[in-house]
Amino acid sequence: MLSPKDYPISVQYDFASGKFDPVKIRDDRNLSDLQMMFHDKSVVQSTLAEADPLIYEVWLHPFETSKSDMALGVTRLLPGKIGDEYHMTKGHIHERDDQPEIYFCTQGEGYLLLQTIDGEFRAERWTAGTISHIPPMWAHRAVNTGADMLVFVASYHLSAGHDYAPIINKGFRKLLLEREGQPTFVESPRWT
Ligand code: M6P
Ligand code: ZN
Repeated sequence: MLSPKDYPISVQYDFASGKFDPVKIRDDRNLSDLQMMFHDKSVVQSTLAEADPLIYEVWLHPFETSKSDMALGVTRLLPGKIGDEYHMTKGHIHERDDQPEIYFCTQGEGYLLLQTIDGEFRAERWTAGTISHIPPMWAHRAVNTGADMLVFVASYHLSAGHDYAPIINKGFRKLLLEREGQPTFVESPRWT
């Protein structure tokens, strides 16, 4: 736990690389961590038989002055697709029902997907500079539909908690697939 003698606590963010320093935790997410999320299971299995590609990195700096303090995260989502589905984050909903989050897209392009537990769905187009507020009780996922890295900064309370079960069980209502070279929203068969 940090104390006032450590204040103020600052990290330095580099807009060009999408990295900040110092980082406390680095969490790599490879395809094997997202096998349940991508819709084309045969492509997932044939890819994993050869290699386990990196899909994104999460860099975290928890500001631990108390249990209700905030964390800063940076997600670096590589461009690419698994079959026809664009690279995306796992996505989660907060365990606490009063916890929002801020996402700030600093590089690249794509979408923020939002969804309630009942399946009400929204998608927000992201370009560098878009800052989105994620309301409490909306699951959230980022999708990289561009040719370059999609990078976003996140800020949330450490006490929010991460629940992945709704995403693993049913996923988001719409998939972002490439159709005739364009990112296209397609109804997920798991919801229809
Ligand atoms: C962002 C924030 C964090 C989350 C991290 C990984 O930094 O939303 O709360 O831990 O991304 O989230 P996910 O596993 O859904 O990619
Ligand atoms: Zn979150």
